[in-house]
Amino acid sequence: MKRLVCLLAIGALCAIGIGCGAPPAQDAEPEIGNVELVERFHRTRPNTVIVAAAEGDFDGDGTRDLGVVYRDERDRFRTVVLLDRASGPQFTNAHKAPVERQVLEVKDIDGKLPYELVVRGRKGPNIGYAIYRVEDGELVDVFGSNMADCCGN
Ligand SMILES: [Ca+2]
Repeated sequence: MKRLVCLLAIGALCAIGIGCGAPPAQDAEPEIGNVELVERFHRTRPNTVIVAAAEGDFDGDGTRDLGVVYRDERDRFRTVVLLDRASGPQFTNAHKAPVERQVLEVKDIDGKLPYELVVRGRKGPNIGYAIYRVEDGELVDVFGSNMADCCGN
């Protein structure tokens, strides 16, 4: 009888939303400052989930852009930069991204602007990373290490 009361109590707590209502962590998107860029991205590419993001000026125009790794509806992971342009949001081409533990960083690799985007992550035991730079609106692969083994299809 005590067990039944206990289960009922837990059920009641769940029903009013205490302790059981947390959304699944894998679908929670990271906190991102530039909401307009993210909203435009999701309108353009529905059914995608941003799994990692880093804000920085990647095209050197003084506005804060957003480097993201996203998962699409076919479970593919991609890196893209969302550019905050005067004419409106603009997206670069995408590159294959690591499938687990993705981390994005804004770095000044070469000592001059704009900043580079560093992506690292893994697939099982395989760790890879890459450095990208935005050149004329294109996301250019500057350097990569072991990306073939840590990226999906
Ligand atoms: Ca910018």
